[in-house]
Amino acid sequence: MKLKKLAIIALTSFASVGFSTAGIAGDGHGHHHATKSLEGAQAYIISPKDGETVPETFTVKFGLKGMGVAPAGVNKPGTGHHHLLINSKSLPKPGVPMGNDVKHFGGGQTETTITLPKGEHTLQLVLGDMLHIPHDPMIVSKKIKITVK
Ligand SMILES: [Cu+2]
Repeated sequence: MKLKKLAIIALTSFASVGFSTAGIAGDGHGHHHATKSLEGAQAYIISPKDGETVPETFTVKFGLKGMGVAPAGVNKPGTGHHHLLINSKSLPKPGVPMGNDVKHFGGGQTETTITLPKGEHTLQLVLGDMLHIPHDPMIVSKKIKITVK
């Protein structure tokens, strides 16, 4: 069962490599091209839970289904690294590397410990490719609300 699933992911990855190579070849303007995400891939925050009350310093655990985590700069199809959006009102721009307004986990980390002031905050994950560009379609978690007490 598990092997079969891996084989499907591998096949899908090869398909998307072919696609993105064609895309780059067709562009003579030096634009970035978002890496294709894999169909059905999902990012989610494992903890804290939506609506949870947490202390000022707490751990955020990142979840990812249907794609893999790889450090920034590593060209491996079907992978990306996590970015954490804290109290962000909008999503990153498609096709553009994410900046310092989001926290990058380019080492391939799947959790972090952060400190936030007391009050209500939102957290959201966005996956980015080796160049910190959101995938196409963008892999975004549900935005959760937490209360820091
Ligand atoms: Cu990044």
